[in-house]
Amino acid sequence: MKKILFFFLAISCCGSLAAENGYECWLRYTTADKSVIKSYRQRIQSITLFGTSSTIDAARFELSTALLGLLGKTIPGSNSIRDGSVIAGTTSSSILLSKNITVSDLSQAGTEGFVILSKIIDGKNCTLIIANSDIGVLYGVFHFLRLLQTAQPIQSLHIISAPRIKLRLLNHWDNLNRTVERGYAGSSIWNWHTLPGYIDQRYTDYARLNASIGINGTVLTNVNANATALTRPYLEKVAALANTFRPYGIKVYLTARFSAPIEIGGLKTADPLDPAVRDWWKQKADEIYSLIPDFGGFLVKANSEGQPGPQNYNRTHADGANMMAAAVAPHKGIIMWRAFVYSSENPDDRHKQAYIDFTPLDGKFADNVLVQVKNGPIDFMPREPFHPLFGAMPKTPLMMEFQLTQEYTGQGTHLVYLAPMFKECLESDTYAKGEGSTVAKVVDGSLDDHSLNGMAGVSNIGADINWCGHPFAQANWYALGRLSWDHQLSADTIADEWVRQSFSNHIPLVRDLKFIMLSSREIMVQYMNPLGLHHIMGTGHHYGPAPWVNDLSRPEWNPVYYHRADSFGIGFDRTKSGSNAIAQYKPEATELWRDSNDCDERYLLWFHHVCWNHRMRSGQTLWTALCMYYNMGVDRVSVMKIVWEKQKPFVDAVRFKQVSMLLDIQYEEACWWRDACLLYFQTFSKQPIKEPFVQPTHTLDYYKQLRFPYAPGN
Ligand code: GCV
Repeated sequence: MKKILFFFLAISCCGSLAAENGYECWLRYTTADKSVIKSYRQRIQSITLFGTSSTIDAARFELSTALLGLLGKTIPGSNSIRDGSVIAGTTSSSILLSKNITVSDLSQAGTEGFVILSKIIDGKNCTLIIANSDIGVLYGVFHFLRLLQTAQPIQSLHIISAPRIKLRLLNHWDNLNRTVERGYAGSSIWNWHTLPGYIDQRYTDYARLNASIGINGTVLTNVNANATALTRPYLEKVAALANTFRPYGIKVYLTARFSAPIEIGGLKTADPLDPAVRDWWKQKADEIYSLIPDFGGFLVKANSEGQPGPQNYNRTHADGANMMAAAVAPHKGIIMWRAFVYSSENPDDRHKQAYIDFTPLDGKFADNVLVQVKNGPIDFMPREPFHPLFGAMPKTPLMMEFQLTQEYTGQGTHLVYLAPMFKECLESDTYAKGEGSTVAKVVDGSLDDHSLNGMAGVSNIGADINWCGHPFAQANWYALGRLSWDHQLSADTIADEWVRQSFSNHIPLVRDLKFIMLSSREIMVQYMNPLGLHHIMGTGHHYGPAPWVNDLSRPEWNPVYYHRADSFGIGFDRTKSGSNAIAQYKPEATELWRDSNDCDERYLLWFHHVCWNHRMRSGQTLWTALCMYYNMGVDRVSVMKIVWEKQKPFVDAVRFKQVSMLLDIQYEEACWWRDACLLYFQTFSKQPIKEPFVQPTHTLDYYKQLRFPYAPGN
């Protein structure tokens, strides 16, 4: 009886628990929360949208579809003001709106922002959504819908919101054959073969989802680029996507293969100073802009991991970037030039190489070039210190590159909410201009006054029905959008919004899912890469642990290069006595890392090679601490599982089962990481894995012989 009562209570507090496939992501528009629906119905009785553009049409569609779902009835359009009017538009499209907003509010909204106001007009309670541009109106509508979906009060609104960052981009690592490099959610959503004739509904829904979180650009193709994407037939396909995305304020960008003038242009060289090469890029840009007048520009990976680049011709990265910049500049295009470079010929610590290559070029890039920098100096590891380039190139806009796809953070099977990691980096202090010179201020341009600025996330989207594979991976896409709009939002706030919209407003569920999400990144660090370990994953596919690998052609591709375990101890000495990578940071920024006896232990083995009996703050030896963290990570995954199981009454059966199965896999894989790593490191420490820590199930040889020939994303 008790059980039945509980079931009914659960249903009544959560609304419909119909099976969900996750396709709608955070735009589900299910019935509004019981606590607010009555007041919403009073406050929302008619909608008026001023304007005639396709963007305003998109806003109208979104508002009417969403309100039907949330309020359970069609909300009529209306030309007159009444109690409960929701009125949206630009000030230039409506005198009513321009009369009811202050100049100051409007100027704070800027070109893409919006103002949402509760106003009494002619004695009637109205809600106004006002912007300076149509895209601002659409963003305002999405924000209003977010308030409704998250059960916020809407009686007395005075919201002014404008993006802190100008370019808010997804970077797809999608190949033309529809494979996705480091993709764990199926094949690419771009069906190049059927484009441009066939416009999949997914393309529109992709644009809606992105616009709802403020993303305003997408790089469609892999940075390991294929010049074919720049040929006429493909440009026509790209134009069809651009047309679909345009109403949603999303520009398209392409990756440019540096050797394209040779591969598809028939030239003998791609030397950036060669007039014929320069002319080829100019003509290519003209051709692109004739098809796509608002084309965003190019993202370029050059002289990195086998990609061609200007250094093939003894030119600098600036020479290469500026040549392309000159080609797109007449069309207001931009170049995003990646700083992810390291060379097999350079024996120096990989951590240092991008800084060494790029800092001398500060001030040498054209005005329409941004240098795109990964959050950390190695490669999207579970935990890295911030990249030393941040704060070191004041004359150059540095764009942030985060990775949403979980290449090194659990791939398709681990629940890891990455916003805490993104925030950790953004809030790091570079001390470039004294205390408070955070990475966020470098990236949003405020530290060095760059009006061109940007943040990108390597996409985790694929053709899986729920877009991202793991139901919780959607939260990382969501977080990128929200943080690039406002990097001051906390990881907690973003998780709160996402859970409420993606699951429900049921308070215990919101609390528990946030608990899982907010602890998940640290848990993953503990069972994979505790204490500053990094790059100890499997070769090629990067799946699972393989700290023993020592036979790859390039030294810096081998895990042993990074952990340096030996009979004395473990860790990479990056202080003065070692590679001295630490000197690439301002001294104040390194205070917490410099001394191995006083180092922030989260970075201990990143910066120091310490002995196995090194005393930790807790008084434990390093070896015991390593055993403890690996075990703690695994134990905490089992807590995640328990907390998830409690949600069964509050989550639809399909997603509940999906996440349960994935958590089981995550647990197994966490055990695998723990056992394989501890067994391997034990061969150096020569110390036992003592009680209460778990004894590994298999031998080290067992873990070493595991093979995954078809692991995804490789
Ligand atoms: C697109 C890492 C990944 C590569 C990726 C590269 C990059 O090395 O493993 O797949 O290539 O980063 O960011 O360019």
